[in-house]
Amino acid sequence: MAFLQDPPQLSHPYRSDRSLLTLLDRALPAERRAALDADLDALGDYAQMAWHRACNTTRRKPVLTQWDAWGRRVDRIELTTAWQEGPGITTRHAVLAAGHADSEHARLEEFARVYLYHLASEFYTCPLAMTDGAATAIKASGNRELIERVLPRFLSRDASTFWLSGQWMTENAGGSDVGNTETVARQDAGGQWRLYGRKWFSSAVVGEAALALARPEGAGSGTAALALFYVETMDGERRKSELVIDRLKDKLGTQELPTAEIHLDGLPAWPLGELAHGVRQVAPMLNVTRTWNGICAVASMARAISLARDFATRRQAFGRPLIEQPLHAQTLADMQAEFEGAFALAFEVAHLLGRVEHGTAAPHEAALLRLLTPLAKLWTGKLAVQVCSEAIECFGGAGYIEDTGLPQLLRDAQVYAIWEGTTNVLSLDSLRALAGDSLGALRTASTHWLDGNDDMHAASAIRQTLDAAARWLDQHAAARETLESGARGLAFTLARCAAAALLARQASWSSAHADPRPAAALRRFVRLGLDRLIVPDGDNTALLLG
Ligand code: MFK
Repeated sequence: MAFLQDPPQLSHPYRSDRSLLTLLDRALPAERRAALDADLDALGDYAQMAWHRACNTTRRKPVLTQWDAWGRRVDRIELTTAWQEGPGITTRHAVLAAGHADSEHARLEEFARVYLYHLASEFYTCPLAMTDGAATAIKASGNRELIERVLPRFLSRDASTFWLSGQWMTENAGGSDVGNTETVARQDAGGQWRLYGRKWFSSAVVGEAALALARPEGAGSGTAALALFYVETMDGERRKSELVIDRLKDKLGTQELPTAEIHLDGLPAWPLGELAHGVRQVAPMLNVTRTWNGICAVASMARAISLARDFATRRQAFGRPLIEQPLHAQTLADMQAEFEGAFALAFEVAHLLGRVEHGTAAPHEAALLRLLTPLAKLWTGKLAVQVCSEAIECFGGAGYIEDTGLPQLLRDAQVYAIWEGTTNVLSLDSLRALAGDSLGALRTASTHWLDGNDDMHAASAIRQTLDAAARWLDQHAAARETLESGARGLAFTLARCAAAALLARQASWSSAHADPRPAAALRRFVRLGLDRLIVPDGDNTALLLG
């Protein structure tokens, strides 16, 4: 009998995830922790089933049918099975509703669900993120009529009343530079606002609503003159004729997600608030979707590492299982330590968001959240690509073969660094946040997180690196070009310091509960280095680009 290699088996994504279990045990009061268990267990079951299903069926993509047999424009999108199951799973397990519950732990409990559901959902989490963001931005707008109309839909626990919302910002001219938005808002004779223009990346076009940026006719140029509008897409069972789907994108990854190019040809729209400062009004949505991005990036890393670790116990090479090969074990442990740092930071942003929204955060924590949100998004987005790439390499040639299901992990991971602002756009956003006293807030928080930890080497590395980052910022604050050129290095450094201090907090708690693993993750993470500051050298850059 010829040799046949066992494929990797996916262990239960909830019950076997020690990072998630220890986080929830530490952070939640016992009765809330117990109440959460059934939903997380069920989402873990669903994730395991979805992985088996994906490995045993031919992959499908959504299909757009623009015209029916009689020449009528229909713009119908046929969705994959996981997408068809999305509204049922989301509402049954209160994925969105949980995040808006009346508790400081609401967001942590929401994002634990998101983390488990994400990969099984085939990125149905993308429109869920936007629906969550839209609910948050609409709440922040204080627009009572809209709040009463849409929140019961967006946060519904019943699939038959559930609505998805999109976020229509990106255009041809205004990609990251949203100030170049060309979509125009015009009032008709009856005073109804209507939108005219083309949106270039519409990820939730199957939704029932969207928030869209547009320039009221006659308003000036630039970001401040944009307004934020709410739109609905359906007329009963039919899509509104003023919303035309031009085509679906052919993408590197996230291929189950129907990302569309659309035209708005007089689509009725309602302003959320004042007819200006639309980016300011959409910012709560951006910060929520960036939190989703971070959690989903760590979910991809968790999946990649779980499969690679399992495979290392099954695959024999050079006379022993891979997991007993020193260099392979070293590689896996490095991945695990980096993942645990990213996991700690992404979930701290989630928990903090809930505390700030609920009004129970300490005074410095609003500024801390403003800084950690872009830091977590940009760092986890980049790290997910690195970890998924390394994990695929752990399978040798098999990792490069489509129907193992493994290459998709890497293709999909690339999106985290692009969605909701690229690494560089987010690094510049972290400079926006640092213009306030968010660095002071991070130092205060790190001191709390390190409190009681006995790893003196880690504590001193974190403090020294934060001091170096503060000196770097002082030194370059007045020279904008230099500051921007080093913004990525600064952001990575601050993200790694925050992650290390958070690992220390978890390590203290876990050591007291006879679990030495988080302390090992801290030691290794710090050994992998915290300082990513760069020495700016504009002349050298110019020479290399000349
Ligand atoms: C499964 C994972 C889930 C994820 C779902 C992802 C779905 C994917 C679909 C997409 O990717 S949608 C496209 C996402 N596009 C972006 O994220 C845009 C990237 N560009 C930026 O982020 C720019 O920084 C931004 C357009 C937001 C602002 O650039 P500008 O034009 O230079 O604006 P400006 O003047 O600096 O800021 C305008 C106001 O917004 C200012 O406030 P004031 O009016 O009070 O002065 C800023 O302080 C405020 N602001 C900007 N970013 C903010 C913010 N406030 C709070 N938080 C922020 N992050």
